[in-house]
Amino acid sequence: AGAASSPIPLGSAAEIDTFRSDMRYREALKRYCDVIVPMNDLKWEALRHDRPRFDFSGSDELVAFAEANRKTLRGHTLLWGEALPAWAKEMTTRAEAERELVNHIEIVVDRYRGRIATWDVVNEVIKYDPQPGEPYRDTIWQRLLGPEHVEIAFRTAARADPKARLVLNDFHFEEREPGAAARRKVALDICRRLKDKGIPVHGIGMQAHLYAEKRIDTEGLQRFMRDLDSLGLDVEITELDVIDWKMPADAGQRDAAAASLVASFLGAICAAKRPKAIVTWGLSDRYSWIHETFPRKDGARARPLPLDADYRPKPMMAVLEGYRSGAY
Ligand code: 9MR
Repeated sequence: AGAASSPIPLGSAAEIDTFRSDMRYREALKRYCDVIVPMNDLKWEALRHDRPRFDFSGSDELVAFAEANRKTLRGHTLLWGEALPAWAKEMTTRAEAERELVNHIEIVVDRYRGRIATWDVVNEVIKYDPQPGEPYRDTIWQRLLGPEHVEIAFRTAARADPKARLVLNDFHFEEREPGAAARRKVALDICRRLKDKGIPVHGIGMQAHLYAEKRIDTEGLQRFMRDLDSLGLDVEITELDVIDWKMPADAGQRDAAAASLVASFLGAICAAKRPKAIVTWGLSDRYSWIHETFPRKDGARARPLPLDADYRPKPMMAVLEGYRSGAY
């Protein structure tokens, strides 16, 4: 039986402490993933806790695992306003910020040149609710470097690994709210401006932390996909999971709702443009940032991911496997 569509590589973020302690976690990464993303170990906080010395212990371990198991890698992330060591938040001058940013990107991208295929060059640089003329989030990078922080990051990454795919990663592109439309426009504007200046950018990463109680903006997403196409940009889904804090307690009902939300989200996107990869922010409900960030009022555990807490596939996994095999 031939595939109906081109298969889409599936992947997950991998958290280092869990990776080290839970064999079932490692087995799940091997079985379900084509792509691995170090969840936290390429962030400044992990690499740069000691200012003069880079600590690659966690990222090296995850990169080695991915290579040994023939998985491709996404690098997350070279520039973010969060997960910074104290010293980076205390930088005071433009020259210092530029020197540190350029040096960091050169060293990190060069270390994994030809091995980390895709980089989230910048993460969450778009303002939560952008107004005309004010596209960028208030971060140490924006404060010290202004809008140029994005250009510096892309230009430096491209120089350090000319073959790497360079992505702008951000969230809240899919909602039926004016803020989401404004965010899509800003993402397109940023990429267009980079391209106009001859600075390479290859795609947009849509985090896709989907709220189960919200509807997807199918039309807005499809327009976004066409706009990306006309700029020659790819799309990838980079941090998919489902925030089910406002759903009824029944686990079966929540799992069905999560699967159907993911199916309608991916269906809307794929009808206009097939993503280069679909990456979830973890694999098993046993471990997720959503437990702490979006706790349920009834105390029940969140069920955000494609495997349950005992690593059994949920309906969401069937949807993802459908894209992975090319059936959808
Ligand atoms: O899941 C990540 C969590 O373990 C970290 O403590 C946190 C701060 O580094 O980042 C979480 O991942 C975030 C990602 O890097 C960017 N998009 C939002 C994710 C969830 O907060």
